[in-house]
Amino acid sequence: MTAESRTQAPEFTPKWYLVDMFFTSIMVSLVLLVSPTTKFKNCDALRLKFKSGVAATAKAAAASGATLNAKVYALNKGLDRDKDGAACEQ
Ligand SMILES: [Ca+2]
Repeated sequence: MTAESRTQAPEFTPKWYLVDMFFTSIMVSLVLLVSPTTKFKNCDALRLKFKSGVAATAKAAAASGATLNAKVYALNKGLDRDKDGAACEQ
């Protein structure tokens, strides 16, 4: 390869990098928007999907018997009345 052919090769310029970043962020936003919401209005609703409740950490899951799911717990933190890291545990 000569120096000349190298300069003619398409380059990944900073401008294209920004365009790529832009579309990547749009795609990520769309995926987050269409992914099913896992925020429940109360424990009855949450328990339809997570029978024993949801826990934020493995430790809280072991202590409460709730299903470990940090994402669902974070969205439903308000349902954890005793703030022990597990929501709607029984
Ligand atoms: Ca709790």
